[in-house]
Amino acid sequence: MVKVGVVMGSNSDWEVMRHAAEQLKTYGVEFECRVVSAHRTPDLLFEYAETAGPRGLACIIAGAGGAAHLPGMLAAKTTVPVLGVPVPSKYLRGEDSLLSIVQMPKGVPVATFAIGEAGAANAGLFAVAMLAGSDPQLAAALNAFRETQKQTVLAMTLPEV
Ligand code: RP5
Repeated sequence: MVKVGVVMGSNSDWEVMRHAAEQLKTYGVEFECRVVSAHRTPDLLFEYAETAGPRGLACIIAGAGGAAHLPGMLAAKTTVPVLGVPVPSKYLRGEDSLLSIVQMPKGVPVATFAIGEAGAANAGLFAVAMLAGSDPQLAAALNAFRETQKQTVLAMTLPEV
């Protein structure tokens, strides 16, 4: 059963958003990827948000660039947690996307991640962490990843001066 929805405003967002999907795939979490545009396909956005809960989605990872109202509008139509990823934009490098997504008025939260690939990957990892709360195997896999990261840093060396 699909557990996580990965949606984005355009297929031009894919190069960033694929990093969320890749994390989910790594951990064996079932997910789906869809293009849903807030301003170009608003009816589809409403349908996606309204059916997310009944379909059993644990969360929705939503990425968009520019005015980036997709995460906020999804959150307006469902209580399924929305993880927002600001996609870098052409002229403002994603600072517009970040401010648009992070500045939700009180009452309708969107968990907002960093601009770009790191944000998308972290949103994927965060979704895994949410599911790991009731899945010991996922929790063990996440802890193993953290341990690997730790060992990588501990093994880092610096050049002689
Ligand atoms: C937003 O406008 C999308 O999320 C995308 O980041 C941006 C540009 O979309 P395209 O013109 O590439 O379709 O809605």
